[in-house]
Amino acid sequence: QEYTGIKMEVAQWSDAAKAEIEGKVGGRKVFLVAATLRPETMYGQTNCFVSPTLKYGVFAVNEKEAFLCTSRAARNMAFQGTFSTRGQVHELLEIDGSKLVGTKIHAPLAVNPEVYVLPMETVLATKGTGVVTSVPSDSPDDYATLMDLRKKAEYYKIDPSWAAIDPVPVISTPTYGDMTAPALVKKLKINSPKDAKPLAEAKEIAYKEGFYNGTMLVGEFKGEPVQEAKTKVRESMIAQNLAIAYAEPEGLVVSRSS
Ligand code: ZZB
Repeated sequence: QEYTGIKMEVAQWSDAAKAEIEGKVGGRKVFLVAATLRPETMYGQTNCFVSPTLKYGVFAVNEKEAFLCTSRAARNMAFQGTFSTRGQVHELLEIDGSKLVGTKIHAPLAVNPEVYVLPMETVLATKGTGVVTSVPSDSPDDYATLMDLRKKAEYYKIDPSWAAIDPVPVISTPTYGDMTAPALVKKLKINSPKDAKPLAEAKEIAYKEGFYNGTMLVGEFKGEPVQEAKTKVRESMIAQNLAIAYAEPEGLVVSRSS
């Protein structure tokens, strides 16, 4: 899988994260790196998700920057030449996902450039970087999770203001309008982020509809078909150092034997 790793720079650590990070990053800028297959939706980021039960690491890229992601992702990055010494991972510290919640970060290209880190229980340890940027207008999982967090802020131990940014229209599709994900969540009667089966179906439809029939509503490529804008946004973000290319081997067996 060829992902785009979105660099979300920390603007202000949560109190819990601050205590853990203090003195350990050597003055480096720290970025949460979110793996996405939909760089063209970055205008509509409203928050970022981490797993409250996963462990993350902060890894030195060079003397100036560090990336926060799972150690599995850092190993992949090391072999892709992301860090100063190929094949080598330099971990500065380890931190629980739960402690990152409430951290304020910069979301590149987003209409709302400052967003918060929130918990998502369905983040998989085995995919991407373990950090997921949230685009509730176009991702049914993100929309369902954001609505659940708003309903049960106390249960999730979040400040309601961290989940206050509303979905932003980014892509228009003929069938679902300007907000594909909320329309699909309603149509398939999805009530919770745990409705795994209808959410998988909604995701599949949203991917196809957005890619084949979507038109950009905002940004540098406004008015262009998503099919064309997708690569352009990705390349522009990488050229501006707002993102990195991040690939993931499809399966361990294949990657070992080939
Ligand atoms: C922003 C975004 C905007 C995404 C969208 C999707 C959509 P896939 O297809 O199964 O490979 N993601 C990334 N890593 C994880 C993880 N560890 N656990 C759970 N979800 C993860 O899934 C790739 C997408 O799943 C990524 O692209 C990311 O969310 C999320 F409008 O980033 B995406 C219709 C989907 N729309």
